[in-house]
Amino acid sequence: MSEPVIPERAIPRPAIPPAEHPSSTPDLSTVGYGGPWPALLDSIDADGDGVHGRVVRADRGAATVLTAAGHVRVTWTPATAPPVTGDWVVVHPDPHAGPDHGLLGGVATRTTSMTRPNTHGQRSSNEADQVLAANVDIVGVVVVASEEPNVRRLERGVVMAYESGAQPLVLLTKVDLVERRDIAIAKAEQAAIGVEVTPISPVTGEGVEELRARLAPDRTIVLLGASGVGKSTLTNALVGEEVLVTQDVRAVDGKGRHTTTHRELVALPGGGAVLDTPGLRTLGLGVVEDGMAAAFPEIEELAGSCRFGDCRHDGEPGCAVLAALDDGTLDPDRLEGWRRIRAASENAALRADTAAYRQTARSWGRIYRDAQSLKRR
Ligand SMILES: Nc1nc2c(ncn2[C@@H]2O[C@H](COP(=O)(O)OP(=O)(O)OP(=O)(O)O)[C@@H](O)[C@H]2O)c(=O)[nH]1
Ligand SMILES: [Mg+2]
Ligand SMILES: [Zn+2]
Repeated sequence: MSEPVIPERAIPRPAIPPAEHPSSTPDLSTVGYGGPWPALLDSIDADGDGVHGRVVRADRGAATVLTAAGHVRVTWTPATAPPVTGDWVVVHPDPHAGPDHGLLGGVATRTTSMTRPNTHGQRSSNEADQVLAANVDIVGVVVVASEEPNVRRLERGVVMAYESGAQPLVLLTKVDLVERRDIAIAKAEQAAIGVEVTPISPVTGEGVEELRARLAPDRTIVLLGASGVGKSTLTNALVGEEVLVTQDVRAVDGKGRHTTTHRELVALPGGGAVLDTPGLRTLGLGVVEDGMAAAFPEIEELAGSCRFGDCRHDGEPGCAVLAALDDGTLDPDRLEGWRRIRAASENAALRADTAAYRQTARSWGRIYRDAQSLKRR
């Protein structure tokens, strides 16, 4: 099922470039500094001359880090694992560059990490999952309010959110455009059992103040959703200023134009932060563990009563899930969604296994060749 084509209403937007947000005296506590971070960062700062900061933007080979002294452009050596948006880091002065440049001194262990499987071709598919965002408190699963929502996409978003370790929140955007908002909300709640569903619209302002209050004084939300659902528009509304470029109204044809091209953490004036992301065409799932049980709590509960502990609910005797399906207490579409995610996860596990096997085979090949060349000497 594709997202319905919805006409856009004009939102005034001044022409400003994507922001390297200038902030005179940044207060790191509003973007989550505090709690365990100061001590943790001190512990990874070997020389003790580093400053602490949070990555607001990560590019290939360099990142923009918000420190108490402002934004610093940070680089690292090729051997270092690159930081991602949302990471807490130690920054050392760069002796060869100005004060607004630094060297990465260390990345703190992440409390939560939002990942997607690395799908850059088969050969490298044994690489670890790609981390999209680190240390976020809430994953905003952003979908356009619709009487016929893309249930499968919503389910995947919720699983991804739980899997990251953060708390999911379904944001139903453009609620000003939907005719039967009651149906839209009910359908979304059905697809995201146990998750709070919030209708929102930067056009009318509905839900914006509530979300802002929820993020203050120091929580971080990442916005996850297809292109054109209104993630950047919502970020701007939360900031109260047009800091991010949003999709041109005329350009919208329902296909999505991928206006945002990089992930960016934006600090909110009243405290809290939003991590805006480019629209993901598909929500690719890797190997899913706890996320599935959390996203399908009713199936998880039923599974506890199946005769076999490893019941796959595919026809085994004494299956409580299939019994609930028969007596109508379990929605068949929920089981369908659950099965699809299980299949995706099992596929991912298989791919990882195959890649690991190939990697091992390659290593053995190398060892064999090395041994041969030693013999020839
Ligand atoms: N009517 C209405 N239009 C909205 C709302 N939110 C966003 N829009 C419009 O939807 C279009 C897409 O918004 P963006 O914020 O650029 O979407 P996005 O999710 O950031 O898209 P990508 O950056 O491509 O991932 C813009 O033309 C917005 O003006 C809303 O609540 N109501
Ligand atoms: Mg955007
Ligand atoms: Zn069962």
